[in-house]
Amino acid sequence: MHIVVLTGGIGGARFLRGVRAYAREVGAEVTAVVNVGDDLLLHGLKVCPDLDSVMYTLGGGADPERGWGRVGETWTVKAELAAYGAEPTWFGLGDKDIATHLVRTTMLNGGYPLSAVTEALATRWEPGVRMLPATDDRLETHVVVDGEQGQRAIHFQEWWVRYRADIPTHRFVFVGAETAKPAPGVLEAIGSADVVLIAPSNPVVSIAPVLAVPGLRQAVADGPAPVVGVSPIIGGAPVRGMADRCLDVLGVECSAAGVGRLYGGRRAGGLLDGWLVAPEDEGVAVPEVTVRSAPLLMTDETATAAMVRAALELV
Ligand code: FO1
Repeated sequence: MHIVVLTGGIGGARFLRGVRAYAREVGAEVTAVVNVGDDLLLHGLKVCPDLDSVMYTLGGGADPERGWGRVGETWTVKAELAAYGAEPTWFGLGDKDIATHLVRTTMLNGGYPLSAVTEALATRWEPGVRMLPATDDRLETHVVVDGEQGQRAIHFQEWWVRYRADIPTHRFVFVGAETAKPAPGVLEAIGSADVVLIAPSNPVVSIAPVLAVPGLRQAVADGPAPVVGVSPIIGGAPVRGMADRCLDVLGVECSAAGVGRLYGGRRAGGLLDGWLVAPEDEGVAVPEVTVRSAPLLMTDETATAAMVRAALELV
């Protein structure tokens, strides 16, 4: 059995822990297709927050409180950069984390594609799933906001971390998406999947940039495998993060029904065959989609694996 997971963000990384636990139980293989829209170049270093969240979380090196970056982190370089007045001061790289970015950047500058670099970094962390960036090409999420002289676009991280998504916002732009190609192995993985899971990640800034890579959405929608999504919204509020603010920009209701309808039913031109919602949202309807409920709080690996089992039982 081959399970493909479309994922991004910290919720997506935690969900993968449950997918891996389930897969170990039944002897399945897992491929994670990971968002790169959050990636940025900082102090000359290529930082890939979502790939790193998956790698550190599954490799046992993630900080459990913050959810991002390394456990037991120190911040000497951040303090030294601040002493030089180096911008941005609103985004910090930890010392241990910087080692990852140094190796990644060196390999990228040496001509290796991001997918090959990711595979090389993962040999240290042994995440137990195959990690593929959605694309090797530059694809960055930018956010169009109000500026002093009309609208301006800022990087997703500035919107998310500096402004906490709390400024007048017009839309999201996935820069580079038109010409990006799926990374090697992505279309093959989707084509050979027995099931495609959409993680309970932010649908607007974690999953949408993955689906924006030309050919990827279609591969999922037209592929042989059933597609099951897991709601990131429980009882009208995001489990974590700021999906409510992102959905608001799109004019989509922050609810399990709103997100389910945003993805849409495969038989109605969308993506989903199944939609797993929390018991609080039982009774939610999405046209042409089988909806079931199960506890969706990823309190530990066992609870998350039970969620994955419920998602797979849907199809
Ligand atoms: N989030 C913050 O709130 N503040 C930071 O300074 C910050 C730094 C950072 C560095 C590396 C990394 O991989 C992630 C980092 N994050 C930080 C998390 C990140 O902004 C987001 O949570 C994700 O991009 C959304 O999934």
